[in-house]
Amino acid sequence: MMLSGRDTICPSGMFRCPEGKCIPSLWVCNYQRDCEKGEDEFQSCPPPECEAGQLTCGQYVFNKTYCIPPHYRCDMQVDCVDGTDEADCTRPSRGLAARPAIRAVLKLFEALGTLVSWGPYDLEKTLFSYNI
Ligand SMILES: [Ca+2]
Ligand SMILES: [Ca+2]
Repeated sequence: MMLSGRDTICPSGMFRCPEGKCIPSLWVCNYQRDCEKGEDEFQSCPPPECEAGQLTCGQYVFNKTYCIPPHYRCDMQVDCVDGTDEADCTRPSRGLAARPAIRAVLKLFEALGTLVSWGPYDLEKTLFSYNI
């Protein structure tokens, strides 16, 4: 059964949700919402571990994107709650070049331009370096 009421006192080892529910302290910051509004996950929780190869956002907020694949970085779409995936990008963030489709085409032209000046042997390397 669920303990309820604002005057509930939780036994030691338990966390008291604002609505009065007691949950085991282990459930605090376990990346699952246990309190009604998820307050147990808003206790300055450490960010989760991201899978290898993934990037991390600057700020962790429960239920918001924190681990992102590398191609989310500088793709002109804000994925991180704090926008760090779009911070410090060298590309202009306004105008035509900001549209992902246009950017992809520009990248291709860049790659082709490099190909012409460098010769075909670097094609694979070039494409790889442009992350196409
Ligand atoms: Ca929890
Ligand atoms: Ca992004």
